[in-house]
Amino acid sequence: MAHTLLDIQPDVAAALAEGRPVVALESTIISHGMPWPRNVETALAVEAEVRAHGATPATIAVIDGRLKAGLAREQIERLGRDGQAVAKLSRRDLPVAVAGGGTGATTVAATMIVAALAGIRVFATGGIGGVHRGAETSFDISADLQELARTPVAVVCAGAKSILDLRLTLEYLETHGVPVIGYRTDRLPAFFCRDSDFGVDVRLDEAAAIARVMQAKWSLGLGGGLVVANPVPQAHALPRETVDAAIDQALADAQAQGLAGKAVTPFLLARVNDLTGGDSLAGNIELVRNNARLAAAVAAAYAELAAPMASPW
Ligand code: PSU
Ligand code: MN
Repeated sequence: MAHTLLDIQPDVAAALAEGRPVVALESTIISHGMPWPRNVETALAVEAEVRAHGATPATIAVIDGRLKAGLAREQIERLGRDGQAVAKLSRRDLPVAVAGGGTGATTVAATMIVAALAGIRVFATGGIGGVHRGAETSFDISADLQELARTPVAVVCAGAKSILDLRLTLEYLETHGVPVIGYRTDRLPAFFCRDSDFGVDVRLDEAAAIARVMQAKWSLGLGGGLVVANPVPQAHALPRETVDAAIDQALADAQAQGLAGKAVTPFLLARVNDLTGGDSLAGNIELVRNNARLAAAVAAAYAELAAPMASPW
């Protein structure tokens, strides 16, 4: 039974009712993670990628105060075209947006919340938020990490950008019992780069093995989410020096402007995009598509496990 504040698109609702695979997709990546018009093209291409791999996409946002699991094309276009002017909604912003009839793009945290309300267990994105560099004085830790600790959704991503302190991000996830699974890798990927110098908890090479870990976690009553870290395809990885230089510059610029709170991440994302130009955008698009493919496979494997036993008669 769907929540009264939530609209589930008919094709998504049908897939869920029939136990077919569904993949949630976020919208902050559209409004705040990529420039227009490539953001809209990418959002639509990612939905197509999920469909081509046998699952139903459900892009998530808040439109006129309604939680949406599945967006119309015009809604995706609006979120992309209005870009940074669109409200960025994380956990704390959802009640205000809903009560006020507002519209906004959902972060990883808010997308997990809406996905869980809709009964969707797998979510594909680019990179998760995490513990920011300098968090020991700024206290800037993304609400995405708290959400991973509490909300039962597997988040397929390319790790996290090294605008963050990846070591502290991993420590936080460990403390909060969030498994970090490397898909066909022993290393935590760092978004544009396939390696971050940090290891993952476990390497799994097949979608079915990931689905079994999800099932085991939730059957044990452990709740909470999982990170499935899928490295950017080799052909689209960027040289680490290029990325590091852009990130250092972006961080210095953010500090010079005295940014704080929810403005920090969108600023850093936009600045890194500007400084690295077309190469990084191409890599960004490819890694999201790659995550959509893996998420579709994980959702299919999980749907098979979660399905009632076939009758022998
Ligand atoms: N990192 C990226 N791309 C993104 C984001 C993070 O490489 O688009 C977005 C996601 O929506 C993520 C949010 O949930 O930024 C985190 O924001 P904050 O750090 O303010 O929690
Ligand atoms: Mn923050």
